[in-house]
Amino acid sequence: MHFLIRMVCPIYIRRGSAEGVFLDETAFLLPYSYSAQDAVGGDFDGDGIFDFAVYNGLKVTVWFGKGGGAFGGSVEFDWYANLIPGLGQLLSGDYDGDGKDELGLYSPSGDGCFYFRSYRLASFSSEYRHCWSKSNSSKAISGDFNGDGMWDIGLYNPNRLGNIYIKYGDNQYLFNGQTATHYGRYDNAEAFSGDFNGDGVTDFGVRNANDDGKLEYRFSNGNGAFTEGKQVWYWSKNGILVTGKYP
Ligand SMILES: [Ca+2]
Ligand SMILES: [Ca+2]
Ligand SMILES: [Ca+2]
Ligand SMILES: [Ca+2]
Repeated sequence: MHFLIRMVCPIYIRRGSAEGVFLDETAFLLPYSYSAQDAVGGDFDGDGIFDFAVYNGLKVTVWFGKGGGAFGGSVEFDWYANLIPGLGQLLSGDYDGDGKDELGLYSPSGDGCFYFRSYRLASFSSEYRHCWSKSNSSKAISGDFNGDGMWDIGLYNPNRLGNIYIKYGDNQYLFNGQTATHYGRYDNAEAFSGDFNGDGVTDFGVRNANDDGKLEYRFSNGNGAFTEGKQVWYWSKNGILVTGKYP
């Protein structure tokens, strides 16, 4: 099951349980503080230890985890081609199935494309692209929403129809077979995803729907809908929420 992180600086982590309950808040520090607009976790170098990426609207900084909540070296690179600066959303997932997570960046109002970069030869230089939909208020999500072992991408539009659209990945940066499901309109909500009940299928939730820090999430039924096991839990309305499966 996945964990939730509330990041300002320090990072606060809560562990998930199979019942979808999050407990045991712990905090650890990144070496520097950032005015991050978005953040995401993943294992980008494939050593089994979670790493952390922050985005300030122009630049991504990736800190590589050393275990026990400590971070070692970092890689920093500009990432704003085809984006309106400051409006990109970070994602992570293993989109090519090689066991290492890629970094993703979605441009809601630039060109409506998802960009993906793998960590190879000590840099995040080569880029793959998948263009989908241009919409200022869309929130990008990612995970394995149909449980086939391949990473998928999704868009949730909280203040229009309130639908979640998912395209299913093939491990080659192609995403097809779009599904749509109604979740609900939550005008100011931050969207998040993760496998919160540990069944191998990615679930979905919203935070701060009423600007109060409340989290609501629903378990995936594996065909693009999120209808089961609604849970409600309070935290804080501050910080950036990040999910991941971290040792
Ligand atoms: Ca790592
Ligand atoms: Ca990969
Ligand atoms: Ca999938
Ligand atoms: Ca699940």
